[in-house]
Amino acid sequence: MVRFTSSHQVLTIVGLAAIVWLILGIVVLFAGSHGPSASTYQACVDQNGNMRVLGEGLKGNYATQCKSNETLYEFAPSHRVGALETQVAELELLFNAEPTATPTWTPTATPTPTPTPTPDLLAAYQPVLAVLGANGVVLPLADFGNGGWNSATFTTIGSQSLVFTWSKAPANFDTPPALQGAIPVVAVNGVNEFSTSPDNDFWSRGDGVTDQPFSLGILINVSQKKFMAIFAKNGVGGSEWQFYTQSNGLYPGLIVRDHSAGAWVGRGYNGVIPGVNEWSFWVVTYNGSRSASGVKVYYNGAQIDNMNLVNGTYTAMENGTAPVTAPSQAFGGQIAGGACGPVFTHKELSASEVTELYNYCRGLMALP
Ligand SMILES: [Ca+2]
Ligand SMILES: [Ca+2]
Repeated sequence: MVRFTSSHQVLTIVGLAAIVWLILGIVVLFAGSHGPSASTYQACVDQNGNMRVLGEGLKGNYATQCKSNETLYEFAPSHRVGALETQVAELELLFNAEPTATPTWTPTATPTPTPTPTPDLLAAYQPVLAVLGANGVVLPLADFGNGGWNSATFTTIGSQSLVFTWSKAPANFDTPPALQGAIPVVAVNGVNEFSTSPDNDFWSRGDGVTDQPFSLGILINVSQKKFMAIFAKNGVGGSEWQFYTQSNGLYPGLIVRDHSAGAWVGRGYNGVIPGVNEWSFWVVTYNGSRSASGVKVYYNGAQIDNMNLVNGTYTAMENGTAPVTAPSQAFGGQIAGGACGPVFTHKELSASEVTELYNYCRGLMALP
């Protein structure tokens, strides 16, 4: 018979029980991907409660064994019951990622080239990379196979392997990462939580004389209406492009900037950023025409821009040295990661391609 000699001890037991239930829930959640034929599910848990599932779906650097600071847990498939059933089904959508699993999505192309590094959940990224084309990348925020929640860096997936560095590991943010449907989402406080990557020619689409097309996309849940860059290459070294809102969340849009002339052109939405405190999918495109009319802004799959954002006499973007940030330091709210993380590509996405991306991630994130 167990006896408790102090209230502290009782609290400790209760706390351990809660942690075990939490771990059990998470393990069952992820283990569903292994399919009903698995006899047991295995996971490694460290002293801080961080967990890695062993197996093909979510393997880390130590896919077949636990590290010295981890304990092996095993659970029977019969634990997959109750309210977890729906979430497990959503995760299976991700892990299996058959095109037929999301009826609203229709593939249009084979992804080329093969993404490097090959992500653990490559199948989930393929539909996105197929739309982005040969010169596109996904920023796989908080992907378990690419740094996860406990790493301060992640690497783009697609035509480039570019390293981003978080201000600190997302697990240590004011609000830790979570799952929305099958997709990891990172919460940032709008003050000192952000990620940045050094200057690279991949991000520059102007040479001071002429511009080339590009598009970017990002899935966000805005919690703070203020002046904020959201996804940008700007600042010291020469501003080139920025998806941003002005004061109080006004005029969300994209501008491309001629830094030497202090000039810009772009398009925005004439009002406060919609989609506050709810998930919203933004894509901005630029056809390289060096005029405001070359920019389009899409909100949840529909073109929304209805105002020009113009200043000075614009010639073209300059290839400067400023870093890329996504999410930028001033952005406050949540941002989707994994296969639905921010995207950047060297082409002007069409309206139907924007809709494809929107529908695909809406399914993975179980959004209405
Ligand atoms: Ca110039
Ligand atoms: Ca540069």
